[in-house]
Amino acid sequence: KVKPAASPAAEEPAAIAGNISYHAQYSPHFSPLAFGPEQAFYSTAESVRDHLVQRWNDTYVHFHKTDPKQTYYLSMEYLQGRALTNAVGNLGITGAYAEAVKKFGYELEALAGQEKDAALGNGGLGRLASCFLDSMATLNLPAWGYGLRYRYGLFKQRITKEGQEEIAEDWLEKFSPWEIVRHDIVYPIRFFGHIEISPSGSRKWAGGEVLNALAYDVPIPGYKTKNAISLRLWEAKASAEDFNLFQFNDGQYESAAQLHARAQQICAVLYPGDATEEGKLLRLKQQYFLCSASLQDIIFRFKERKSDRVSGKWSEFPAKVAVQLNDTHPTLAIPELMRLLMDEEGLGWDEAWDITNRTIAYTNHTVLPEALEKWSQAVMRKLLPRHTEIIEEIDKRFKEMVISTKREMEGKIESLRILDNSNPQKPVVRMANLCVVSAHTVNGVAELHSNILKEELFADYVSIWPNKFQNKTNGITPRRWLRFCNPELSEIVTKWLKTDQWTSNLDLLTGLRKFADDEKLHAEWASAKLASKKRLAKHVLDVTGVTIDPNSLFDIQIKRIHEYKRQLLNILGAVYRYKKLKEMSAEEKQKVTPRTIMIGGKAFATYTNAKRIVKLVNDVGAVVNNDPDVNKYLKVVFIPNYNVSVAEVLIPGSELSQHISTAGMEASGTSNMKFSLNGCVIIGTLDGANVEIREEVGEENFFLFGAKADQVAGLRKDRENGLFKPDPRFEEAKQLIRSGAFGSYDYAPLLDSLEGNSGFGRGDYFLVGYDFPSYIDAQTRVDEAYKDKKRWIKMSILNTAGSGKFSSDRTIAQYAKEIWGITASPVP
Ligand code: 26R
Repeated sequence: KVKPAASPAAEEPAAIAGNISYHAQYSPHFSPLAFGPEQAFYSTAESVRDHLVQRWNDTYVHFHKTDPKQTYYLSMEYLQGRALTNAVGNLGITGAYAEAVKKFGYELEALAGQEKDAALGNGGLGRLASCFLDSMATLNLPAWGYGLRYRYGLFKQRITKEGQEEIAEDWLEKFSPWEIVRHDIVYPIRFFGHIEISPSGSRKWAGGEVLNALAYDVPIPGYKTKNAISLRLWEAKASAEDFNLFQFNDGQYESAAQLHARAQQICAVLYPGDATEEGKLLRLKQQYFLCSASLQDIIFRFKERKSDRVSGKWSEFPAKVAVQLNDTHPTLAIPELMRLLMDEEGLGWDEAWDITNRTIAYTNHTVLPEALEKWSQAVMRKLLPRHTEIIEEIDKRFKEMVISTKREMEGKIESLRILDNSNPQKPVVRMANLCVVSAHTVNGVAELHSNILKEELFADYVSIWPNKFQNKTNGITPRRWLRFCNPELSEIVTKWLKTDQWTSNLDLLTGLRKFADDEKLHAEWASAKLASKKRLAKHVLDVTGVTIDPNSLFDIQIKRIHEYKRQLLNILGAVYRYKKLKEMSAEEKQKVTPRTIMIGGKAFATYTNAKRIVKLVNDVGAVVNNDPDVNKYLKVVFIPNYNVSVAEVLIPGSELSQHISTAGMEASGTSNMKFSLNGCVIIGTLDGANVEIREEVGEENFFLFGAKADQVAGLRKDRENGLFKPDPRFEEAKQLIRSGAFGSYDYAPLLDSLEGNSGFGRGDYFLVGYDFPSYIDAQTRVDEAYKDKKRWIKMSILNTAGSGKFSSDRTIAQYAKEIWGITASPVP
């Protein structure tokens, strides 16, 4: 045992400054002559890390001693963003650090701006995982996250004349001050190979190639607690023995290090292209790598906490371990747990299956058919022969169970099965089906979405397992998404509620309702919003060169670019608005509500229509913003490189935000919650969590339009039958684009996707044309409402006041109680 060292973590500004100097000198990454903003950031971060490491160690020891049931969240994505402001904020040492860095002539905010975003995710699902970690730590829950340590996370987006360009971003180029490399935590991960059968008939996977998974821990501090949990990210490594010295000395440098190169590929990029067979194989390797390393680690910890578990006591496993699958991407955790229990620990099928089932739960995040993962059985058999065999056995037993106990379901069996052999050329494994069959609980992420799962996607399973399905409406962490990103508004909220307890008990925000008409609050609210709008305007000027007017209505849509999210509806609305402005007299224009429409988001590199939409927004902006007839009343700006840090600037400064997906297609949405929390009014469809937000904030404080989810199928049918009559305003907007008013780029293929069923497109599958008139009408109601400043500010206050439900603390408390069966375990 090592004698514990005195804690270096300092609380007073002078001591903190000393600690920062210490790190600059004794954990240097730079010349001792330099202490610019970058060096100051790293030294400050390392100083903050001392606090984190202490809590993180204490928490590990505490969980080890008390041995509570623990949850492991498996996710291929985490969108952590920056960590400095969040860390000092959660630890309650922001003021002390701000003062300390002043002694070196720096503002803490400016240093925080030096940090690169950790963008190990694409969008909603990844950011949700990060919000969940914050809440798990804050609620003192024994829970960890597992993920992959991608070298190139989400690409950087640059806008050129051609549209979006993707640039690899190396967030680890310098290094991350937040991770702790764990050379003591290494597991072997096998790929390919074959199955060996022993004389007794037991089966074991052998041969192939073996890489190592090395752990990197990112401590996650909770808000106002001593607990700090781990986000454990795996990196792939080959061992020294895999380096062929003989070949190397023979001049064959590449083949000498072949396995090392292959190891590097595994964690090189998030979502490598999967158009090729190689790409598919690599993605499957990534998924298996995460699952195998995490499960070996979970089993190691299960044994570590009580020595008698080394020799059995497996029945205790589900009482000590909960595993949550963040969508189907980590589904291989199911056959991997079965394999480890049977082939490595010697359990029989029934016992292993019972343990697996009671341990694993699955969250679905999308009903889009193209996002439901299906893996080729051939690829899977090649890479994971033993797992494929186990999946086949699960499929077989499921089929037998249905036939023997649910006779009436027999006709449905082929669609319920895990294996889909309907195309003999290409049999596949349906990962969602494997999850539903194997997990004890399946949940959707908003009421509407969970109902769609129960009534449509998984309806037939509901008759087999009526109690397996739940809803867990998503949430967001109020720390990052109000307290730290919007300090002006936070102070006002604290002042009027006479407490800052709302930060960890967001329901307290309803206390603002009784001041919704208070003129003093209105004045403060408006001035906070204006300050945020100015900050936003500065960001826009910095990254686009476009000047926008903070007195105009700031209207924002930021999210991944996808046809179902209907950025195209937004930009067609903007084009229509532009056309009407052009037709107005100078007098008429006086009455117009000036607007700045901002659209930001990344398009997947191979998603052609999404990239066309990005180009269109930019082209429309170039014309509108430079047209002196209208640009006092309308600006259209594409915000490049949308990410977590950009969101932290944009959301506080927004007044109207668009959540306008085709009803039934957006599982939840989470930025809608962030906007509403920051006093931004939503224009939206009855989709995902919009439904619940509208309920909470009041329908008079939400601009609703569009078809309802249960109408969508019928409307598509009508359209096929030639029953759709487009609104003339819709035709006008499309026509203006086709006429070349926004440049010579060929937008015909994009616009054609909105037309009939034959020849091209999908016959406006996303119902842009059907919803266009009600969208324009809702926008007219927005313009009217904004003219009445009092009414608008009241709507804004009531949005914040109604956002309590959407704290991820509420979401995680429900998962803990209703799915995981875990309870708080605060470090004393
Ligand atoms: C592997 C590939 C097919 C793939 C498909 C889909 C990879 C990633 C995704 C991302 C999906 C699952 C996603 O991000 N879904 C979003 O999850 C959010 C959190 O629950 C929801 O708010 C949001 O509505 C949903 O689109």
